[in-house]
Amino acid sequence: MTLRIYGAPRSRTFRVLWAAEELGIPYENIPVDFAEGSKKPEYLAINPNGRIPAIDDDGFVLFESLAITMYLARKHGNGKLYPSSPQAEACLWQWSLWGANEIEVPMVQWIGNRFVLPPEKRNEAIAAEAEAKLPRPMGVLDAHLATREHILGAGGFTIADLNVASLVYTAWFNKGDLSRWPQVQAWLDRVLTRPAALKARKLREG
Ligand SMILES: N[C@@H](CCC(=O)N[C@@H](CS)C(=O)NCC(=O)O)C(=O)O
Repeated sequence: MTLRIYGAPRSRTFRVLWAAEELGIPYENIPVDFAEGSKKPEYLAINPNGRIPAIDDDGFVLFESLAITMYLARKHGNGKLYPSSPQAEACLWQWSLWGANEIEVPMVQWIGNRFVLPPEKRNEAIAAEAEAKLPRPMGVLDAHLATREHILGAGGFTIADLNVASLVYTAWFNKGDLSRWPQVQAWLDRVLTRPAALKARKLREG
């Protein structure tokens, strides 16, 4: 059965679409929106959290976007995108969990309240507080990328880059000020213009 990717491209589903494009996996994108669609009983049977994305891979159902990208890369990567040594694999987990824990929430709150939400729904206090949380983790990422082109180093682009870049994508796309972190900015310019990223971005950005 073709891989089913549930979710709207303009959401965290983008990460999974990008991974599928990088890996060349045939897929069907089942459009589920993050409001009513994700709360319908038939979707809650797939992801009881009522959030997108989720996948159904020949009967194997999985939610959590970063877990999905790592699963797909490990299954379909054939030595590409997913690291083979336990140490490099652990670094992939480290950076993915780091991204989800250290930058995802402040990034969403900063960009959402500064650029994305309708003006009447934006809260500048939340935007400012969230932005103030970013220099510490973004400084760590910037220093890391100062001595390597990709997050896991010499092995080239991996799913670690995809996971972390997709967390910062919203700031990059909405032209949030990333010039404070020039290595991150240059790395995003590189990875988000890869052919597979462009295909997924076309779905997301229209
Ligand atoms: N940690 C989850 C978060 C998923 C998530 O919050 N998705 C949003 C859309 S980007 C959603 O479904 N929101 C609807 C809701 O929270 O009710 C993941 O990475 O998959």
